[in-house]
Amino acid sequence: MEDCIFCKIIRGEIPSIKVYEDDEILAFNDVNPAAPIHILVIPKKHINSLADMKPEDEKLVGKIYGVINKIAEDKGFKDEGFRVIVNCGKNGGQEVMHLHFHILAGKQLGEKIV
Ligand code: DGP
Repeated sequence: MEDCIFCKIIRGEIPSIKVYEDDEILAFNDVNPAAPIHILVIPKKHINSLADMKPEDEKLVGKIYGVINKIAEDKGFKDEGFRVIVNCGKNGGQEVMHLHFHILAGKQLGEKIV
């Protein structure tokens, strides 16, 4: 997607601090961290939101959860715990329309909604 911020990050047109990368998935630090550790994990394939996921994307999304665990292990916050958030659509507060998984860690997180 030409104008998508996260597609630009994938193409290297916008700089980012990369945490993990393979042929299908990229993870990088959020530019506006809401916790001491705030990482975004995205599929390289452009999918607008969780609601736009197709059945053929299910394997990829499952792999993303595996990558999240790997990052938690590698960065040393797996045992302390962390939170994964996916904002979806207008009511979900999604601002960047490229499916992404927030990993928040490094402190006791507040504002628990569920
Ligand atoms: P959401 O509200 O769920 O759509 O979250 C979008 C997140 O993307 C938000 O926490 C800030 C982050 N973000 C937006 N633009 C950039 C950028 O250019 N670089 C990085 N690293 N993060 C960005």
